Amino acid sequence: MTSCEAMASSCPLLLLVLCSLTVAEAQLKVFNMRASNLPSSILGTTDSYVKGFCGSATLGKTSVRNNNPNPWWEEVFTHFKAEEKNILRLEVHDSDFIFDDLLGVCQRQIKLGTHEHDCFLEKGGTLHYTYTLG
Ligand SMILES: [Ca+2]
Repeated sequence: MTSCEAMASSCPLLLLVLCSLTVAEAQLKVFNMRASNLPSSILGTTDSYVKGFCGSATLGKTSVRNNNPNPWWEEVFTHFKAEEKNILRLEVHDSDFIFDDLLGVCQRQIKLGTHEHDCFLEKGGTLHYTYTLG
């Protein structure tokens, strides 16, 4: 065997090793988003929506649910390049005429599988959501 043949035959093995070292990208889906007992202000009941982020990526924004302390959102946030241990960040905002008010932030490191969470919001109320990574 020449040295050239020896190198060629070891190449597939090298590629295999390199491939197993890279982090696997997975699909993230956030769904079943709903909130309960959102606070009301002097301006009235909350008009809330959710903004989602995963790592440095923006996942999107739901529609605004007007005058509802117990809203739910049918939107699904999808991210095709998520990785295990990325930080999933969900922000609940109250839509107002001038400034939107941040009601609370939910952050967690994502894991493979389907997980359901309740997250207490800083200004009152709870955000419920489910995510699937895989
Ligand atoms: Ca409002």
